[in-house]
Amino acid sequence: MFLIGENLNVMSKRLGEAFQGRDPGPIRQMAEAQAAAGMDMIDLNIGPARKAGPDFMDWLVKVVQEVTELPLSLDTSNIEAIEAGLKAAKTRPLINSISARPERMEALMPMAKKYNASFIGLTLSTEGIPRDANERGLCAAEIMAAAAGHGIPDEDIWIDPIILPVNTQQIQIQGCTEFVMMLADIAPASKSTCGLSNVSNGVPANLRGIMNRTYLIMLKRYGMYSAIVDAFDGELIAIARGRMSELEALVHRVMDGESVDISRLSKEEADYVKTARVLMGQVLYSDSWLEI
Ligand code: THG
Repeated sequence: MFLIGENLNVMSKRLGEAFQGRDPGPIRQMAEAQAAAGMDMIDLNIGPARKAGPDFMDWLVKVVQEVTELPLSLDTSNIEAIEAGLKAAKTRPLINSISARPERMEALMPMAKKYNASFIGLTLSTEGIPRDANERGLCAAEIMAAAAGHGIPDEDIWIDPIILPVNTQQIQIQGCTEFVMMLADIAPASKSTCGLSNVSNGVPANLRGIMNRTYLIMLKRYGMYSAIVDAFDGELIAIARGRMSELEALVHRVMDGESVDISRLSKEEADYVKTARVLMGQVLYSDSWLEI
C-alpha cells in the first residue's frame, strides 16, 4: 500500500509550539523521521487555517522540502492555502481534499488541472457525510463526473470514504469497507485512500494501534490503495507492506464468518480476532473490548 504519514498536523501535542512559533527544527525532524520510517508521502495538515493560511502552508512546504523529496499532501480546507502549497511544491503534490460540494469542486478542480496535481475526493456532499456504501458511491460518481468535466484523468483522483470513529459510529465501519470494494466497479482507474486513525479517535490511547492495524487489514483486503497513517507504528507498516500475512489470514477468517477458537491463539492473535469482531459489528464496541 501507498502510505501517507499523518504526523505533521496542527493537532499534534508535540509539535503544537513549533507550528505556533514557526520553529523549523522540530518540523524538519518530524519530516525526516517519517521519511526514515518508510512513508511514500507526507501529509501537511494545517487544519482550517483561517488566518495566514497561505503564508503558513508556503512556509511549511519549504521547510519540509529542505529535508526530503517525498511528495506532499496539502491538507487544509483553506483554498488559498492549497494554492500556496501547490506553488511551493517541487514534487507533484496531492490536494487533500475536494468534497462533492459544488463550490469546493468549482474552486479546486481547475487548480488541480492548472498545477497538474492529483487530489483526494472526499465522499461528503451538501447533505453531509453519507450513511452507507451506496451513498458514498453516489458522492464518488459526482466527483468523478465533475473532474472529467475539468479534464482530470481518473487515475489522479484518490477517493476517500471518510472513516468514522468506531466508538461512536460502529455501524458506519462496514459501509466504508464495502465502499472500497464497490469503487473498483464505479471507477476502476481511480485510487482510494483514507485517514485510518480516524477509526480509533476517542479510543483509549494504548489501544488505538490495534484498532488501526486491524482495520487496515480489512481495508487492504478490499483493495484500499493507500492510507494516511501513523508513520511510527512499525507493525502497521509491516502489515501494509505485506510482511504479516499469517496475521492477515487470521483476520480474513473472522471477516469470512468463521468461528475462530480464541483459546488456541497467542494473546496478540486473540486481540486481533476480538478487534475484527468489533469492526465487523459482531460485538458492540466498548473501551474494554479486549478484556471480554
Ligand atoms: N481524510 C483525509 N485527510 C485527513 C483525514 C481523513 N486528514 C486528517 C486526518 N483525517 C488524518 N490525520 C490524522 C492525524 C492525527 C490523528 C488522526 C488523524 C491523531 N492524532 C493523535 C490525536 O489527535 O490524539 C495524536 C496527535 C499528536 O501527535 O499529539 O489521532 O480522514 N483525506
